[in-house]
Amino acid sequence: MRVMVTGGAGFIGANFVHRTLATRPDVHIVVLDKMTYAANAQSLAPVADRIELVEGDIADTALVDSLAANTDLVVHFAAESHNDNSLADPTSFVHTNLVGTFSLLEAVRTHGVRYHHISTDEVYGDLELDDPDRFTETTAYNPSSPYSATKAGSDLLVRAWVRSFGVQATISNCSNNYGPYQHIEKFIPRQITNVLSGIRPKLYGHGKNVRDWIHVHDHNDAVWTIIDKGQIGETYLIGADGEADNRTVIETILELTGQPTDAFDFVTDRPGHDLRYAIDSTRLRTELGWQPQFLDFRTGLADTIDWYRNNQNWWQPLKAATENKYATTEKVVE
Ligand code: NAD
Ligand code: TDX
Repeated sequence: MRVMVTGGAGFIGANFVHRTLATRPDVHIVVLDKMTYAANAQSLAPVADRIELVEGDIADTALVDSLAANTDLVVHFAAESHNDNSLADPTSFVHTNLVGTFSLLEAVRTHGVRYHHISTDEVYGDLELDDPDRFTETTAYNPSSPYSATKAGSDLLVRAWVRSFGVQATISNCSNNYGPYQHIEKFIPRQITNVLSGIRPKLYGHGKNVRDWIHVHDHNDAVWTIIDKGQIGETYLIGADGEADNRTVIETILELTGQPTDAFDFVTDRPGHDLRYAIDSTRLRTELGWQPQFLDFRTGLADTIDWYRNNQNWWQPLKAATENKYATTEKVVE
């Protein structure tokens, strides 16, 4: 089976490549990645001789068409993925998340290729802290940021290509991932690498915002479950009942690294900051039989801290530039 993994040099895509090579000997992987700032060639270095890495843009229709001609399955992870960047300049988000997805859909339509679309729970907007309901497959789309709006638009393109052109596609919308190989601009690795660098962690706003954390391996196992058993044209939500507020996450990282739990800064809030995400993944569990394996968030965080401690060469070269970028907009408020 020939599988094209877009965005395979990014966080979730690289973990998907490693996990697939470890568990599926029948799969040949072609990674298509533009190698933006978010990619890290080192993430794929250990498997470089077992995959093909094509450096290119998913919006390059000729390239994508030629690759799709020789592919059985496309798993589409590539995206501009960081909300804060989408607030600073949405241009690349429209290009990659919308135009890029359009280009892939046209290629899989032309060549009759199975397609799985990776998306996010952010397409549903946010919830109140005390809302008893969680997101389900029937929750109305209500995205807040340029990032989530372009992801929502890409999901709708997929649905239209299924219905109008019979494209063989499935969609998954997952909650916040954590684990190895995550870019240090994102919340958890930023705080871990702050502590490891002697910088105080940075908490946006009041810090009561809730994210529904899932280990990246659980996400990727769910993606294979949907590819293997999902119904064409359907959407599946992926989540592991991992709700935690941001302040608690920072305090836990500080505790696990032997620091005082109040050794963090409150900083200016993200404009339009979504308050809470929470996923009800009943459909995936009951219809397709998936279950998360990494259920203890504290243990998962401790393992992730160890990974960043043991892989400083992977993130050190990015640290100064990442923090300098935040420093242009972020102010300590308390
Ligand atoms: P990431 O930013 O770590 O990686 C994205 C990858 O896509 C990078 O390697 C980058 O070089 C590549 N890329 C960007 N633009 C491209 C283009 N035009 N052509 C080809 N490649 C391009 O992102 P991630 O966190 O691994 O997210 C992967 C996918 O999962 C995204 O679709 C994202 O929306 C979705 N998702 C992420 C999370 C999360 O918590 N990180 C949660 C739910 C869904
Ligand atoms: O330094 C920080 N301090 C802070 O308090 C950063 C970087 C973030 N935060 C907050 C903002 C959010 O409430 O932490 C939470 C998580 O922030 P991010 O890591 O930027 O993730 P989020 O905005 O929730 O989006 C993530 O999950 C859904 C991914 O980046 C998306 O790609 C995915 O779709």
